[in-house]
Amino acid sequence: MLPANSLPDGNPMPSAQRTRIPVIVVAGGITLAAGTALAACDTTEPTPPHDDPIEATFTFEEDMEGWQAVAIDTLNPPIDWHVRHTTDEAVVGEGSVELELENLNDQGKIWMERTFELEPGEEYDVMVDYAFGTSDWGDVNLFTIIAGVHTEPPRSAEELTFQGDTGHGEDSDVGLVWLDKTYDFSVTAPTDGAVHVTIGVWGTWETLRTYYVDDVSVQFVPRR
Ligand SMILES: [Ca+2]
Repeated sequence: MLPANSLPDGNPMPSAQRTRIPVIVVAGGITLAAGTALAACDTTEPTPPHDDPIEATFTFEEDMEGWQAVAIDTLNPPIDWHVRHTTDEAVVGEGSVELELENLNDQGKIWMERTFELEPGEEYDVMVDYAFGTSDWGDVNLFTIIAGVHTEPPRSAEELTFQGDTGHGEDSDVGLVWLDKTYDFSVTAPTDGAVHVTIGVWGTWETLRTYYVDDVSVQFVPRR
């Protein structure tokens, strides 16, 4: 056991190294070691917080955690659907979001959507990562995944972003399988800073399907 104030080799620390270096505290809480050129204080700004990456995670233990249910093309003729909190299935904890679409009109699109406040005019790399629970097997009659980042809330098929299919890749009905989905985007925040993320499904076969979303991570990394 080394005595206090000793270097690793056991020698006492020279007194000059034990002396605390005096510091100067300037307005704004910036601390400079004495002797640092004060001119730097005039030109060096602290890093603004909005330059930091923004990451939000959602596990849906109690509710939808700010995500809204949205659907289009479910009225002609009317078809049943819901996007809501559930404790029936989960990959993290006890809760998740259930997306169910009785796609008898062969055109329904349902999704969860959340708004994020970013720095207006700032360009971001965006990563949307989530666990997707699906029972769709084989490679035909599958639904299509919706996942996108938007500067206006999308309210038509043309405004949505479609990804791959909803199949879990097994060649038989093995029940619910959780898949890890990750999609990358870039976006420039509009003048109000509001950016909208969507996660859902497009009914591309005339049947009833139920899916689950859990453990969502949304990351915005400023490009500058
Ligand atoms: Ca959960």
